[in-house]
Amino acid sequence: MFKTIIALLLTTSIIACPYQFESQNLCVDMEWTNGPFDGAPSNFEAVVYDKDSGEKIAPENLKVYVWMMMANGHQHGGPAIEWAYGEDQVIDGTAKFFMGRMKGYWQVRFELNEEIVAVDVELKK
Ligand SMILES: [Cu+2]
Repeated sequence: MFKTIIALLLTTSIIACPYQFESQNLCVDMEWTNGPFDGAPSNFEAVVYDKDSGEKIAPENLKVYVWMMMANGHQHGGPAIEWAYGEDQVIDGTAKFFMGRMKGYWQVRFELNEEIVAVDVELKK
C-alpha cells in the first residue's frame, strides 16, 4: 500500500510532503496498518524521503518514539517503539499507547539531527 502511494507521488511534478524536517529538506510520511489502539500494540509504516527527488533514505541516526502532550501542559515519553528499516527503506514500527485517566494526546516523533517531526495520534476506541 505504502509503496504504491510513493510511486504515485513520484509520477507527479510536485511531491507531497505531509511532514517535513524543515532545515533538512526531508519529508516524512507515515500510515497506520493496525490501530492505533489504546492499550494494545499498533503497527505503522513510515518513510523518510528527499523533498525534491522523492528518493527514500534510511538515516542511521533517526530516532522514532512516542510522546504525550498532556492537557495540563506537561509532556512525557512512553513505551519504546520497536522499529527497523524493512524492504525498500520503509520503516516498520510497533508502538504502544495508553491513556489511562490522562487527558491529552499521543504523538509519534521522528527525530533527526535534533530536528523533530511530530505526528499526532488519534487512538481508536
Ligand atoms: Cu500523559
